[in-house]
Amino acid sequence: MPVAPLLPFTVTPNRKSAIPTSFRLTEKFILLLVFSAFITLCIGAIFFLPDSSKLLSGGFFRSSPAVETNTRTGLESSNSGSAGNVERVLDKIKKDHEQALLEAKDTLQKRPEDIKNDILNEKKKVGNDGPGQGGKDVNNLPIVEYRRPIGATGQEPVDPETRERRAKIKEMMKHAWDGYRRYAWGSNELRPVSKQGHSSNLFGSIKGATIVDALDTLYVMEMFEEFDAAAEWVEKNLDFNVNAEVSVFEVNIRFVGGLLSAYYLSGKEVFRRKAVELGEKLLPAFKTPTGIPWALLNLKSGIGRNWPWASGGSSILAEYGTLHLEFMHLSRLSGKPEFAQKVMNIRKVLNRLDKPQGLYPNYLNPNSGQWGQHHVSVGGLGDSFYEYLLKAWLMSDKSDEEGKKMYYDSLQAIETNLMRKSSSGLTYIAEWKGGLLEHKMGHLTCFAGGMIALGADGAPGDKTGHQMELAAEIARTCHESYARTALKLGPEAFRFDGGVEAIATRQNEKYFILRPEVIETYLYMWRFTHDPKYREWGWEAVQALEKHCRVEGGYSGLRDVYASSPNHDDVQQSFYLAETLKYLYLLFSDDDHLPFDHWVFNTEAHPLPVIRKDQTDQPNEVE
Ligand code: DMJ
Repeated sequence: MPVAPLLPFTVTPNRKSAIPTSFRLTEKFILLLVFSAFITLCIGAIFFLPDSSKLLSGGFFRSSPAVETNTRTGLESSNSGSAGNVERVLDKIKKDHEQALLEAKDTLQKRPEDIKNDILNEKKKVGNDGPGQGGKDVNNLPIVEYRRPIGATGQEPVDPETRERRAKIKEMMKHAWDGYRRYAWGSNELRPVSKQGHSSNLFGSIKGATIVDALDTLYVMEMFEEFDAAAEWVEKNLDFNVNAEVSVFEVNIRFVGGLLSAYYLSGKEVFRRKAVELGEKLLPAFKTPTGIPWALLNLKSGIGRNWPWASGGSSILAEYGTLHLEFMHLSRLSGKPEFAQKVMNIRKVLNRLDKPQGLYPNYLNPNSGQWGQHHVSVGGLGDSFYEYLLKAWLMSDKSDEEGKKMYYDSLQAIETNLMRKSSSGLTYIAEWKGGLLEHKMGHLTCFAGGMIALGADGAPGDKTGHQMELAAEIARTCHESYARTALKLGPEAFRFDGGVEAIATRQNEKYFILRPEVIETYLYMWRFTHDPKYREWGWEAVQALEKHCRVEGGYSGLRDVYASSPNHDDVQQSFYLAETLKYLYLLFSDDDHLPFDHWVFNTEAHPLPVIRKDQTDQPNEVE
């Protein structure tokens, strides 16, 4: 007890040799008072000391809000748990304690090497569960019985020439993949000329776009060694816990779409888990007054915004309108209706709005729910919105009547207002700007031939034949856009004005970045007509790709398709492996390889199975 230090303060300062026995009566009295106060304090403290059981039950560590709640309601905070609760808690502590003792005993009986191994295994487990496992509930996915789907792989074509051509395309895939693997493994894309990685800011700091985009192509081409290496990379390295802004659309079509397809083709759970995890990370993009998602999203903060260049802060039709297929499958594989609800709400917003001439403007403000500038395009900014309306209907086993109606109504409006014929008879789809036509067609717009062919069979009012003709005409026009260049590959955009037809007139429209749309249309036309010209046109493209785009490190885009020799842009786009090479391979495969009545392709050519109405084939059909 710290009594001694009190003494000097009770002693007269000038008394040099004072001894305790010489205390005066008043001093003695003060000392007595101090002592008795001290003893009272000690005895009191015994009563005020916390009860040890409360300490153990966490009563002293309860968070302040709980204490506040009690204070506000006037209840005694220390009595917040009933006597039964306290007993249960104590019981649990006792059991945990006994268990810990048992484990410790167990460990002590082990050899030091075994203990070391246990620690290493534990570490490994934590490591494996580490990166990319950030989504909240991804480990609580419902059990889905996987069955191998119809047509995931195909047979060798009987015809020798077709077989040879198909083998050639597989070799091209190998070259593209090997270059990426050697020089850019883990980066988003490859720079095949300078032989290094290339990162696009569309994916923030998510890595491995080419790996995820290529997974299903590797599987479809039966390149299983490469597929396994890619799957291992996904398992160990694909990480969505990034503090970076991504394009919701690009991440959805390439990563979510790629993972979903890889799951449906291979049955590997890691792909389902990763797809759902990423899907959950994209959900905050829908936090807008209308539910129309932002174009850009920071995956960590969940804060979204739109492209600064988009009219009046608008979201883009081809971006928010190209989530439907993937999100329907995410709901199916996760058991969470939220994904489907988000995309169905987009439809609701669109259906409430007036459409100029029945057309959908490319810009829509997510705050006001009003259109931005009245620009309409079946190419960039609009394209895959229309594609997803049709494919939503097909993927639903033709039960999504709303998607069907929206598709055929919008196609009618496009035909009336945007489709035109050039003086030499080439059909093209122009762009619409506030009622005025710009007689330009983008390479991106060339996908429409395939889309119209795919939808022709279900066209209302006996229009099947007419729509097949339109599709064939668009395929021909897009083929012309290739044929009229020096390098036999198509420009980014071509015009039908100023005395030209199907030719790019502006320098910034003359590039070719390995895009798939023209070949995509050849594939659909081939499947529906079996007209050999579509395979021939596809083969022309293969030869041109080999001649002008193939370099030692992979395949490169071109800066000017009208130049007499290639000027490489040094980028091997991930969609070259996901789409261009896959569509080419399927063009030279039999029709029962990924048959169209069982699969729909997302806009990045990732095949997703049709969701059957009667549920008999859930989740996949047996081959
Ligand atoms: C792909 O990422 C998709 O096809 C998308 O819909 C639009 N364009 C590129 C390829 O050109």
